[in-house]
Amino acid sequence: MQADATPVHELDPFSDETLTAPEAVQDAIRQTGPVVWLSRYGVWAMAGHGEVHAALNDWQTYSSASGAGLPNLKREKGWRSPSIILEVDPPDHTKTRLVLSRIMSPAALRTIRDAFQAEAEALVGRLIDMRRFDAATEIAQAYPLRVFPDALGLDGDGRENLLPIGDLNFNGFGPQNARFEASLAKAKPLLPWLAAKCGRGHLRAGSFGAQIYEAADRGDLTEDEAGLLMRTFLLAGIDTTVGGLGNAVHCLATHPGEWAKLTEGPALSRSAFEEALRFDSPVQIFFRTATRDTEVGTVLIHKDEKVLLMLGGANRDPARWERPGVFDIERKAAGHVAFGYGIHGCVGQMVARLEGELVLGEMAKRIRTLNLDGEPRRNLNNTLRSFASLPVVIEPK
Ligand code: 4IA
Repeated sequence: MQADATPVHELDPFSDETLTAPEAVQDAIRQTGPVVWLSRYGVWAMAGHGEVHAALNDWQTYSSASGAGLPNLKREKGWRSPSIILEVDPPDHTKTRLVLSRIMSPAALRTIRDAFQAEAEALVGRLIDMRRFDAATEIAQAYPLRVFPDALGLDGDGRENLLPIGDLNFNGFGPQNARFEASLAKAKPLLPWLAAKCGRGHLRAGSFGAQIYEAADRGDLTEDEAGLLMRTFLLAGIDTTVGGLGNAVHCLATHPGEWAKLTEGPALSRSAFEEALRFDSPVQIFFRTATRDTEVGTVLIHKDEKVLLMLGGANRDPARWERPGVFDIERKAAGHVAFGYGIHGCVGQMVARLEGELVLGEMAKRIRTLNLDGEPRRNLNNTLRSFASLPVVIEPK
């Protein structure tokens, strides 16, 4: 299939070893060439910032309509019906994207800020009472599970179900390996609960969820489409921020100099969160599918072949970043692709940034020391990087 000169790797981006420490595989792929054939999976991979950015910016060539994961959704059925915003190209994408981007507008952000701030204050108050705690559960999971379903307008019941469902969702963008099967077995009994939460139900007036159904009432969406966009909110808006917050707290707990800078200037919290997204990106990879034969450097990617875009790898490309392996909260991290880029760039990124800014900012105001209190344990997932356990000990100011 490929010419002899094609760079080929047998590397496994989905092994326990790679998921625990992805940098070696990212570096190997980036150093081999702009695009490398991964023989285990029969896909191309890119890990350079220039290449990943260019692919994300060219939906005509790098399509999402065959799925944003490894399975080709035009040939095989996934564990869920395709997303009507993530796994489509224009013109289908345009309509659903417009509905969500209107709901997630800057004006909407102002309406949620006070509630998100109050929850961040309450959260840090609880942390100070505890002193020793698991930051994976008590910060990274607790905060998004509280604020985001609230913003969506859901009641409190069963929110913890969103974590195993999210684990399945992000495993589902990778190979159907044992990790995927295990998360499917865990989450399958919870899927009827998810479907119920996506319905019109009793969504709080003015909430993001209520606004989706208002779009349906106006005729901008069908009732089914409204339910599917609720699902997008629930699948895309929780685990990602759980990963982002946990990874950021881990960065700060293991870089005392950076933590000190933050406690001296809590206004750096937004920049610290941005740098953590670059340094340890929650969504590590995504796929696109070539719509035509296309040349990248000396390599010919054929129509219908899948291309693995290593977002985490692009965010540590030494050609784009000075000392990419250094966590520096004052660096200009803008330009990272942790939220993707282009027409599919994360529609909720301003909500995610708000969560990071408020939680880290409130921690920086009231906590003096933040240190690990035991070995952190990653939650290994095919595409999402987060912690299962992150024991820390703090001293208040
Ligand atoms: C969807 C990539 C991730 C944040 C994501 C997950 C699910 C969906 C969209 C994005 O179901 O639409």
